[in-house]
Amino acid sequence: MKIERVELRMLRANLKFHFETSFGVEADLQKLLLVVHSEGLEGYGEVTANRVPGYSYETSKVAWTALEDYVLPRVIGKEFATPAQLVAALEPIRGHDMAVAALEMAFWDLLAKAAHLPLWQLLGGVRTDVPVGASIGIQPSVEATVEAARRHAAEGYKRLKFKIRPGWDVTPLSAVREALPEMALTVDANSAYRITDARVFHQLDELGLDYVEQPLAHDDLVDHAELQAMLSTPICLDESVHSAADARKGLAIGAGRVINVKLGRVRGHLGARRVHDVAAAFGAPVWCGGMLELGVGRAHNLHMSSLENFTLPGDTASASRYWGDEDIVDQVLDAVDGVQQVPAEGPGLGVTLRKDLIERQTLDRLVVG
Ligand code: OSB
Ligand code: MG
Repeated sequence: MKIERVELRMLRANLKFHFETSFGVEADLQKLLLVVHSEGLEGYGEVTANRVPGYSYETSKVAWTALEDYVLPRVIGKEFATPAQLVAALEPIRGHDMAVAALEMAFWDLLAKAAHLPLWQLLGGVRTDVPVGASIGIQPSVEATVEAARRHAAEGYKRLKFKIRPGWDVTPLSAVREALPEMALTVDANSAYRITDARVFHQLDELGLDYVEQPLAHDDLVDHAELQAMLSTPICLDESVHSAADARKGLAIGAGRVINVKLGRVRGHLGARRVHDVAAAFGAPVWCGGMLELGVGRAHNLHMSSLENFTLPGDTASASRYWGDEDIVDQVLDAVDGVQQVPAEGPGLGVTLRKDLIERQTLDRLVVG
C-alpha cells in the first residue's frame, strides 16, 4: 500500500494521577497521534514517548522532530507491500524507535483493514482475552502504597507492579507482601541501581516476587547477568531490549529470564514479534509493557498481547484509570476482573477516533504528503 498522506497531532493528555518513578514524575502528558492515509483507508498509530527523557531520550517532542525530519520523508509517496519493507526503508535511522514504531503500527492497521481482518489475526495471535496487571508509581508513604495495592487488587488486577528506587524498595514491598500474601507482585527500578546494590535485591529475593524489572543500567546486559546469577527471583528486561538481537544476547548470557515487550521500544509489531519469538525459543515468557497509552496505543498493545508467548499479565490496565472518560477512542478499553478484550469493532485495530475530543486536545498538527 502507498503511504499517501500522514497526519501528526500532538495531543494534550491529562493523566489522572502523577506517575512517579525512579527517573522522575510523568504528569500533564503530551501524546503524539499518527494517522496514515492510503486508498481511502486510515491507519492509526501512537508514539509511546512521554514528557520526561528519563525512561528514554525519546520524548513526544523529539519523536515529532524525528518523524517530520527523518522518518516521514523516507516513506511518503512510496509503496510498501509488507511491514518488513517499511521497516527496512527506515533501517538507516539510528534510534528513534518510538517514532518509527508509531508509523509501523499504523501501517499494520491499514493492512489489516485492507484485508478485512482484525489486527490480532494478521499478527498471528491466539487469544482475545488478555489478563492485565497494574503499574503503581512511587507513593508518598508506605501506608499509601499498601492502600493502592489493596485497591488495585480489589479491582481484579492479576498482578501488581511497584516502582522502586534506592531508599524506596524493601520497606514498602515488605508491607505490601504482608498485606497481600498471595498476590502476584513485581517491582520496576527503571535502571536506578548498580551492581554494588546487590544487597537490596537479596532482600527483595525473600518476598516471592514474580520478577524484578530492569534493576540496572538501561544499556547494560553484563551486570544484569551477574545480578541474576545471585538471585532466585527472575530479572525482567525492559530498557535493555530494543531488538531481537538484544533479546538473544540478554537471554543467552542469563541477564534475565523474562522480557517486557513495548511496541515503541522495538520499532513496532514486527520487532515485538521477533523479540517474542526469540524469548519463546529460550523458554522465557514475555508480557506487554505500558507507556501510559491513549486508546490507540492501548489497542495496539492488546492486539500484540494476543501472541502465544505473552503468558504473563501486561501493563495494559483500564483506560479509565488513566484518562477517566477522556480517552481518544469511542470504545472503553477497561478490564473486567483483570481481563481486557482485544478491541474488535471492525477490521484492523478495532477502535474509532473521538474526533471532537481529539480536536479539543490538539496542541499542534502537521500533515505531510
Ligand atoms: O518502565 O514500564 C515502565 C510508564 C512510563 C515509562 C516506563 C514505564 C511505565 C510504566 C507504566 O510502568 C505502565 C502503564 O501503566 O502504562
Ligand atoms: Mg519498566
